[in-house]
Amino acid sequence: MLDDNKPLTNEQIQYYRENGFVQIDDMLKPDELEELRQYLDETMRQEGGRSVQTSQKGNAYYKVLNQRVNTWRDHGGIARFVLSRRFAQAAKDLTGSSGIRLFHDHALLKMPHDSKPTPWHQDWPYWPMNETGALSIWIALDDVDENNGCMMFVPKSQKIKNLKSVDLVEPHDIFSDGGAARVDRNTAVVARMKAGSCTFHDGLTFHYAHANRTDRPRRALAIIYMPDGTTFSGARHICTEGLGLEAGGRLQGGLFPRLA
Ligand SMILES: O=C(O)CCC(=O)C(=O)O
Repeated sequence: MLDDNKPLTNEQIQYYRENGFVQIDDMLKPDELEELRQYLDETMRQEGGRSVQTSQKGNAYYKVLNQRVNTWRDHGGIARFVLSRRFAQAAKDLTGSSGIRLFHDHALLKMPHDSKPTPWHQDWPYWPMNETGALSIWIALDDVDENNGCMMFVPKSQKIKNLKSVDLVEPHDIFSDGGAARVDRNTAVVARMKAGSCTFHDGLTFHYAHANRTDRPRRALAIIYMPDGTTFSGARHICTEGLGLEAGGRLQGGLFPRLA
């Protein structure tokens, strides 16, 4: 279980490389989906531990995302998914990297009632990495569409570098950033999915998620992978704080294990 690969087609790999994202249906089997839902619900109910809850009920960030980072460090069941070969091998095949390491996971719940969209942004500017190439898998644990927080991606926007990071609570419009003049939001692709399906997106791809207008949480698990050899930029990040890493050194070791 989870050690078997999900073979990707050449078309899917080419699509990812050209457009900076791809949707892969049925990444999880029905019994795996049930298991992961249970583990995610357990971990979100748990207090303390080694994961980091980055938003608190009632605050502005929580209306965008109820987020917990590094759930794998608290829950052995989630760790089996986060460290699994199936997802990491797919990330390796899509990027064509010689190896793939874990950067971190995060549970991403979009809560009902007064929910806000996740504004258009790129992920890479938040990450303390010198090189590009890191990517996320975003696994839907509920069916998603525009009513409950499905994502959208702008094809080919992964070619745009050196933009400012977007504050998810008080966002600026990334499309009005001078460097993004060539990116057309009207070409965005909506990623409606069944639970158990996933998308992969490059850290530079512009993406957005709708607000959740239903009365149930929208649950997703995202895992960030980086090509083996990615080095630490020295920028502040909760996953590298206190580790004594030297800028320029490789992000590796037990907290950033090689998975494929
Ligand atoms: O789940 C969301 O609403 C946004 C997710 C996201 O931005 C990401 O996984 O990079």
